[in-house]
Amino acid sequence: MSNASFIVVANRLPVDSVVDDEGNRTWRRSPGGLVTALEPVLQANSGTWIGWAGTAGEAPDAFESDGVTLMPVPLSEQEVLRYYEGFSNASLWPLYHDAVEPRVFRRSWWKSYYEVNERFADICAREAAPGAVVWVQDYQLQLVPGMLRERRPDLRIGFFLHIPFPPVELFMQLPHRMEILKGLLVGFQRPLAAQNFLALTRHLLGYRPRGHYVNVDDRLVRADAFPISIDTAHNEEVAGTERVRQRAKEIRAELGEPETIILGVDRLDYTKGIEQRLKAFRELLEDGRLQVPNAVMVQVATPSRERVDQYMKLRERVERQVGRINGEYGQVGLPAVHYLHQSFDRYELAALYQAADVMAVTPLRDGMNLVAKEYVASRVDNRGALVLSEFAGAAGDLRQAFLVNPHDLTDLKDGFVTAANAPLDDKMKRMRAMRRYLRKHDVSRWARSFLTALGVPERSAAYNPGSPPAEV
Ligand code: GDG
Repeated sequence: MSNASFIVVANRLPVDSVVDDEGNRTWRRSPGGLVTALEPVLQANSGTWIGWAGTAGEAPDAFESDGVTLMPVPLSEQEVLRYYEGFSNASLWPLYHDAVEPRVFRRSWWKSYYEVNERFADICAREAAPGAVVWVQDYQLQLVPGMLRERRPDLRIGFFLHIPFPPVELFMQLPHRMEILKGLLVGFQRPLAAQNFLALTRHLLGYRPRGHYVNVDDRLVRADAFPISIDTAHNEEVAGTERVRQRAKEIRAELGEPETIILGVDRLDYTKGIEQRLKAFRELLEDGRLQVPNAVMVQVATPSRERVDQYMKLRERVERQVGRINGEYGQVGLPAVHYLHQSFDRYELAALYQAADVMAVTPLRDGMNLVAKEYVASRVDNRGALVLSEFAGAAGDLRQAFLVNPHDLTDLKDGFVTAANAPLDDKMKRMRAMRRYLRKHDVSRWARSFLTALGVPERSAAYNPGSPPAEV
C-alpha cells in the first residue's frame, strides 16, 4: 500500500503522450477545466492522478509533474476498441444521451469494460493510503467505485458523472444494469440526473431514497447535482489580451465584415446537434430571413472518436450538408458556411468567440456544455448573443441565454433570428448577468462543493482528509 491521500481516477491523464519520429516520448498538458480545477487540490495534497495516457500498448512508469504524481494505466489495442470505443462510446454514450443515435451492445465490449475497470480499481487500491479520498470521473469508469469499495472499505469514494444520467426506461435497456447501478454512488451535473438515479435505486435495487440520500447497507450515500463550470478568470484574461482582440477583428475582416456571424464550436459528435443547426441555417437562407454575405456561419467541428462507426457516418453527413449549403447559397470567395474540422489553440478559440455575433450551442442533449460558458466569459465587451439548447445542462445556469428546443426546427430558426436582431441593450444586459453568474460559479467552486460534500474539509487553499459524513 502506498501513501497517496488524494487520488483522481479518470479515463485520461491530464497530459497527452506525444511520441516523435525517433520514438522519444514527451508529455503535453491537456487543456481543460477538469485539470485546472483539480490541479491545486492535487498539488496541495501531493495527490495522484490515475489514467490512460492515450496510446495503446505498455504504459510508461509513473512520473511527477508540477507536484502531482501521474500514474499511467495500460490499455491494449483491443481494449481501446472494446472498452473505450465500444462499450463507453457506442453503448453508454448514446444511451445516456437520450438515445439520440441508436446504441450498440456487444458482449465482448462489456467483458473488456469490466476488466479495464478492474485494472483501474486494482491500481487505485494499491496506491491509496489508509482513509484516502478517491474521486472517480465519468461514464468510462462506472464500476470503479463499487470495485474499490470491495477492495478498500476504508477509502472515501466520490464519483462524478460528466454526462446526463438517463431516465429509468432508457437505463433499463442496458445489459448488466444492476452491476452498473450498484457501483455508482454519485455526483451529477443537474438535479434531474440525480433524481433519475435515485428513482432507479428504488426501482432496481429496492432501496428507499430520502431527499438526496439513500441508505446502502450501513453507509449513507448522497446523490446530488454539482454543475461543473470553467476557470472564468482565466478565460476573461485570455479574452482581454491585445492578441485576441486583434485576431477577432482580423477574423471579421477575413469573413467580409458580415452583419451576423453565427458560430458553432463542438466536438464532431451527434449529441451536439450540428446537423439540425445546419439545417436551420439552410432554411433561413432559403426563406430569405438571412442572406449571404450579410450572414455567415462558422462551424468548428473538432475531430473526435474518429474510429467509431457512428462518428464516421456523422462526418460524412455533415460534410455533405455543408457542401450543399455552399453550393446553393455561397458566392465566389464567399461561402455561406465556413467549416473547420480542426483543433485550435485557446487564443484562436477566444478570438472566434469574440468575433461571433451569435453563438450557437444547440446540443440535442449535453451534460453541461462548457463552450457556452467559455463564450460568455470571453465576451468581456458584453456583446454577442448566446443561443442555447434547453437540453444542455448549461441552460440551468445561463438563464439569460436565448433558449431553444433543437428538436423543433421552427423554434431553432426563430431563436437564431431573434438573437441576431435583438437590440444591443437587451443583449448586453443578458451578457452582463451571465458573466456575473460565472464569476461566482467557477470551476474551483464546483470542485470545492463536491469535495466538501464528500467530507473533505477545506483548510486555506488545500484540502486534507477529515472524517466523512457521507459518500457522494
Ligand atoms: C463532456 C460533456 C460537459 C473544443 N474544440 C476545441 C477545444 N474545445 C474545448 C472547448 C471545451 C471542451 O473542449 C468541450 O467541452 P464541452 O463541455 O463543450 O463538451 P464535451 O467534450 O462533450 O464534455 C459535457 C463536460 O464533459 C465537462 O463536464 O460539460 O456536457 O459532454 O472546453 O473549449 N479546445 C481547444 N481547441 C479546440 O479546437 N483548445
